[in-house]
Amino acid sequence: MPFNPATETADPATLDGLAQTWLPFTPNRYFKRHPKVVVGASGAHYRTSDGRELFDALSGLWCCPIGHAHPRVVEALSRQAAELDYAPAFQVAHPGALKLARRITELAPAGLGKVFFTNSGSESVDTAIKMAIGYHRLRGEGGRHRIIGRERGYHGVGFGGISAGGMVANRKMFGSVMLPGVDHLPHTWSPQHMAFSKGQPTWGTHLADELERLIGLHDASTIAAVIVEPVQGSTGVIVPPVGYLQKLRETCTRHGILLIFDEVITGFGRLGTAFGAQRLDVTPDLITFAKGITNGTVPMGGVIVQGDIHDTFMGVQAPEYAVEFMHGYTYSGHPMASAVGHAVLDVLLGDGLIERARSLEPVLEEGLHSLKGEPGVTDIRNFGFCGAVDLQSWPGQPGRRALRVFEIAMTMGVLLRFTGDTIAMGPPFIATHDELHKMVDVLRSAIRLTADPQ
Ligand code: PXG
Repeated sequence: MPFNPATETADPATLDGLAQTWLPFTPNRYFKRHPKVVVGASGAHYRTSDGRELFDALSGLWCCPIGHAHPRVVEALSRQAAELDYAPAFQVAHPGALKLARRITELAPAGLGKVFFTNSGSESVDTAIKMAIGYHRLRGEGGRHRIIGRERGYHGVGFGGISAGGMVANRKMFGSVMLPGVDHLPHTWSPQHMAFSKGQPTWGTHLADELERLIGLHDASTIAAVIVEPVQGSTGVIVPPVGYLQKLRETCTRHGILLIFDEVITGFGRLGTAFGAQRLDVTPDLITFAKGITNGTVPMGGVIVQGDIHDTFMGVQAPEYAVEFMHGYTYSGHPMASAVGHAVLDVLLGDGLIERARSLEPVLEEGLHSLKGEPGVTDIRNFGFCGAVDLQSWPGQPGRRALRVFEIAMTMGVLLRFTGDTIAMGPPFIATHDELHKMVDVLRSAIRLTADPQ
């Protein structure tokens, strides 16, 4: 297979095992003909196997905000590997995870005082759903089994996550075996009312009233929780209308329904505050997190829980030696992940990187909105240190144009991320103005080069 620099960034010597590998969320047949391989990363850049430097426009997959190969992280990992590589997660604790729970609650909104560790966003979501259902059951409201998610929501790929999620492509194959009783709020994106919005759209607050309609349909006594991403990330950065999340909060409170914020992307600084809850000034009952807590270096996730929910489990009518919540993972609170978590928080907080993300927000906003008017750009959205650009699809080839943009950008030194024909960006918080300008310039060139279907 000849090497084609237009569509590949792989040295054939790095492809041993490609034939045996089944890649996640990837068109495998296309990838095997046009492989892309990274072999190194430091700071805000990846290095490909053929020696290109790529600016990391999505912080890995939203998970590497402090940049790659940070010396504090590298040091923490090697120290922890020598000291305590693994500790049983059940019936035994270790200081790293305990202290990390304390530090995470100090960053969380007041009242969310307990942390349950998992290893991924998907596991965090399934854990939070179980907690919500268990909480109601323990309070004698076992009829509250329904979960309300939202169209275009992404909550990972566990059965809880795809059921509550609203990505049709992720759901349709498993429609017959998803969680029963789940319903969905409408998504809040409306091109005729909010195209090219900067920050939170002013239209769409009323869409939160749809929760009242679903309560009218199902009755509050059957609903355990509402789960939403404060900003819908995976689907292409859909920003909540002003006042929308406040309304959801008020309705949930009025009807005894728990509100779960899935902050797997928005947690740990992406919106310029520790959690999206603080930037948007709405306090949920549970927060799911993953990604940023370990800067993507080692898998880790978790659920931050409001005290009363935790206490309800602890108050069970059972002997003290009985397990209160029959749930957990072999690697919950893994020592390596915990050590990295501390190093990441040291850097994030010690170097003021959350404030830096906030201060870079206008630079990203101005850069992205300068793409308005480029061929086939149909919407641009941004909030916090992230944004997205929608492209007119090539007729009859949905997703093909964005793939081509991604490939062209790779040849020009930028690793973009796309979903459908939307390009999403969430750069590392250490990005410089120059790097952000370059990212926008490369995207502009790629948009122009793909103006006509190929
Ligand atoms: N919840 C949310 C809000 C997420 O964004 C998950 C749960 C699942 O996390 P795990 O760790 O199980 O993958 C996610 C993951 C993208 C992209 O390109 C987004 C995610 C993952 C990969 C790519 O936007 N989000």
